[in-house]
Amino acid sequence: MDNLDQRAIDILERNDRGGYSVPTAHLYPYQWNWDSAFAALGFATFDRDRAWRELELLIEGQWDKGMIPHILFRTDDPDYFPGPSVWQAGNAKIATGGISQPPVLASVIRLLVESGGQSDDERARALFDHVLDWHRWYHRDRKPDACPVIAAVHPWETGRDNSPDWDLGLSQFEPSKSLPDFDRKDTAHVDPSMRPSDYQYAQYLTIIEAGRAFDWDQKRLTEEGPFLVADPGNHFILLRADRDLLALALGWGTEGAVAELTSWIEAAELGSAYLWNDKQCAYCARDVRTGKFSNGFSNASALCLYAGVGDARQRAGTVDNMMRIQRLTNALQPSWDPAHAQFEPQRYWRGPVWPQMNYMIAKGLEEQGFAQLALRLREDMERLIRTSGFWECFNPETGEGCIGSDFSWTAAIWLAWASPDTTALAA
Ligand code: 2M8
Repeated sequence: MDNLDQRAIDILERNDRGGYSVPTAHLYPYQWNWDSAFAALGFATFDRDRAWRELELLIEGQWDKGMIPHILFRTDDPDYFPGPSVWQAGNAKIATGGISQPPVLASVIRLLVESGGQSDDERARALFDHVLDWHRWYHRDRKPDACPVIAAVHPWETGRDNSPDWDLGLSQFEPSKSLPDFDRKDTAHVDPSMRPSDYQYAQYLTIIEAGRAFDWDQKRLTEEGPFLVADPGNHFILLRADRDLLALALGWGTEGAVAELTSWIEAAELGSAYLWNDKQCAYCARDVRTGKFSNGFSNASALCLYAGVGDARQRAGTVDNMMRIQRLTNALQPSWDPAHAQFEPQRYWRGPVWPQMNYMIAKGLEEQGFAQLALRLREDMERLIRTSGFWECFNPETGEGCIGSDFSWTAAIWLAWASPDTTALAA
């Protein structure tokens, strides 16, 4: 066993808080939605039961109307802001955040089923309706009347928190005048030059304030909240996740959800045209209220292949963008285009390379016949982890690790994909 395999296992075990994992100690002391799904992929390479436990505990945060929130607050930890007292949200049992996150869960479940046996099948069947309800929520409560695809009401809902993709949407409103003074904790844990600005935090809190004022009526937050941007990341991830739920349903011969899933998939395939920015020759984020496109190639733009979307020209345009960026930087796929004025190689989602994004991008590339580029992504990730360790993300120019260390999704992605020895879940 590669020594790094053992280190990755140790990290996942150390970040275990009794059936669920935290992304990293101190900086992120709760259970996060898509982090947990990726952590399960890692656990599945050495402890299947623990992998399912992670997902089962994530489902405990589900709201009555189907949303699975972005954070589950099982404790109130002084290390993190904004915590449960700011969100004032949750279900009858658990305090949670009031927004969601990229819906990768169904795709992870399908991988576990297809690489597993009878018991994986049973545990997946027990989760299926919950995940379907979550997708229903996305298609109903996050589908604005004004556009054909789902949209995000908060940058945090996309998981790509301070990507330049949200600058336009954030420029549409000022921070609320009634925000109380706040004390960020993230900048006490890590170098502030790697994190969002205070002004952005005030805007993030302004959206939370609106959610509270709407008593977390999600449809209302979508239609009337301060921020509404269609994100290629969430759109493509949901489309793939719908395809994965459909594959599970068909495999089990359970007809119930087939028509509904098929109609979502068809609508999302057609709706993808809304996100095609011909000027960039790429799928880009789009502000729903103004109709304006974001003008850069992000790592979410590259996910069209993961969703199996785009005609030959659109796929070639996407890959050409990636090849162009490959010549500008030392590691693929940075979260933002290095040729763009807003690129910052070490600031969070404005430049660094993210392991879980690269895993999905490479999967799409591989499936759509771009094996060489997929290999480049895997080898870059292997090199970054070997040289710098299991960081939350990496500076694509220097290869240095950024923000949180001993990070769950980096350990998981190593075990499930980036390690050259990985075979278990790579299919
Ligand atoms: C980051 O987001 C949280 C808010 O959700 C934060 O900065 O406090 C993002 O990178 C997000 O994608 C991730 O799920 C979370 C935990 O790793 O951290």
